[in-house]
Amino acid sequence: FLPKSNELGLVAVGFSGGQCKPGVDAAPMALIESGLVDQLKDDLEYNIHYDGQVHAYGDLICEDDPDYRNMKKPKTVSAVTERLSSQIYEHAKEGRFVLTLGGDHSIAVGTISGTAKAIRERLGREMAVIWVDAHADINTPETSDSGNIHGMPVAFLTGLASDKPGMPFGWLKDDQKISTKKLVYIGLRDVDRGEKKILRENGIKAFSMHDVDRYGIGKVMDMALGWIGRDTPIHLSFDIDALDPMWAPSTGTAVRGGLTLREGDFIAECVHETGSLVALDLVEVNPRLEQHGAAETVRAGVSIVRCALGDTLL
Ligand code: HAR
Ligand code: MN
Ligand code: MN
Ligand code: MN
Repeated sequence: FLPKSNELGLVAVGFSGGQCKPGVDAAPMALIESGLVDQLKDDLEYNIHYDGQVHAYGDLICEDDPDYRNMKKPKTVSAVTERLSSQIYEHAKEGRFVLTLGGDHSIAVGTISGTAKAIRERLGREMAVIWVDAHADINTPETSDSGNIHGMPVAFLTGLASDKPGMPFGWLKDDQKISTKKLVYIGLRDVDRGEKKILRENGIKAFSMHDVDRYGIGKVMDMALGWIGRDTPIHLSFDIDALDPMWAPSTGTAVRGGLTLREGDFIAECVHETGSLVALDLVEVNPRLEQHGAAETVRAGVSIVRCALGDTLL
């Protein structure tokens, strides 16, 4: 149902305001410098639409940005994600695959809202989201202990959290949101108590590391894709901390007991094979957080992106 296309829109988002550790803004440049874009062009034959810049959104960074509803930097994160949403939408409405290099995971408010709206308009379809992460990122401002917005994007995208127009994230309209029924998690292992309640009460499909251990990643992917159903457009939001710190140490909130690099690549390969993938986010790579350089984590990120975009072992 999706015409095969090699047109790819790339958005580099050097934004770290959804959490407190600087450095995650340096990830897009690190990924690009390690050859990611050249590989997508030369090996995988994508025609890349890229404005050639890592967006820092300096004009949107608010000096006077006090906590609101327990959120840190609410005005800044809201304004940046609103701008990003229209950047993503402009690519997706042309039928391009949209690749976003983050940045912390708060930027998913922008990426997913942008593709969800474009897919509704172009295909008349509701999009599914596969969220690969150690964390559920579904805190509402009220359930969050940290106040960091990168722990909240899914709550705003599903409408479980919202605000009035003019207030932070009040810009999100219904046609930019996704259904909790079309959301699937893989890799969870550090979920807050309030988040567990939200997942349970809304019947949200989630495969934790326990499920990966019990069934193996092959069966987990069959179940995850089965839940979404065939011919449903998919946005894959991949937080590098889903991988075990052995493979991806350079990330802000590393949690032991995660996916192997091969399991991460396998997830990306399976989602590519559906032919229904319309967008990919790669987030939370923080090149500053590893004394011996972040080469391993950057390499893992490049590998995930390549697999999601159709690279095969044979
Ligand atoms: N659940 C915690 C919070 O709300 C930690 C969230 C960490 N999030 C990310 N993205 N690194 O997944 O603050
Ligand atoms: Mn995340
Ligand atoms: Mn995470
Ligand atoms: Mn925790």
